[in-house]
Amino acid sequence: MMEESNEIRFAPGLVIAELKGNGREYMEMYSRYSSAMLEVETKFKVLNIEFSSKFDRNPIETIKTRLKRPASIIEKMKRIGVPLSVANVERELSDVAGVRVICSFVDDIYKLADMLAVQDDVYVLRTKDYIKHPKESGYRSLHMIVEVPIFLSQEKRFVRVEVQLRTIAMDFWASLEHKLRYKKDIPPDTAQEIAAALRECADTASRTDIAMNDIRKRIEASGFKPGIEN
Ligand code: 0O2
Repeated sequence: MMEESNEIRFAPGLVIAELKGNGREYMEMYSRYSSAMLEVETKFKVLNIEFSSKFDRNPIETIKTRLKRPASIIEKMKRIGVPLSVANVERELSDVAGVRVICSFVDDIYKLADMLAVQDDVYVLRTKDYIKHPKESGYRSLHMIVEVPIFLSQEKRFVRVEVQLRTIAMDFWASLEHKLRYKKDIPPDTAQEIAAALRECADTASRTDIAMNDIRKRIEASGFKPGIEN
């Protein structure tokens, strides 16, 4: 998902050119998604600070944000067979604004997800736990579709944001797998072997995540508090 993040910063004039129709309407739509994304990113930054004081360590390694490119929006609307319009994009798509939170340990993912979910201005619309139930590819992450209010000069709007929480190991695997997935012209037999090898890598990374999580718990149980790094 976030591969788009480095390419696209909120740049209304630039991105709107690809979307047909009322340019201003799309510009306002992107501006709403941009604000909601910032809102959710800030919430995680605040949680990171609070978590640090409660548990004496930073649970978040990195936060990445991205807005879905117009070309990807157009492609997805075509794929699901819905005519392109601002109202339809806002109704049908949940991943125009994306926030990816890279955590140190698996436990932190669930703690942060719970800490976000209990906030009274955050509505969790959907959660998909690809950590407890990895995808066929081996992909692991916790996905949440949340809705947050944004306050504009004239109105209050609820805007959806896709949140992906994962560990460093899960992110490492997903980034490389995403790059490899676009290699074309691989014969079917080889492709199957590669898919199996990628699943094996994902399982190895997951075992390491679990082992690191256990080591952290053992250290904490021994009374030693790992220092805050940042
Ligand atoms: P992009 O271009 O990366 O943003 P949908 O999102 O509607 O297509 P669904 O089932 O709701 O379908 O989405 P899902 O599978 O819960 O989450 C989709 C996103 O999760 C993907 O975005 C990826 O970012 C990530 N993801 C899911 N499966 C894999 C996988 O096997 N490998 C990797 N590297 N990432 C995965 P998209 O849809 O690719 O769009």
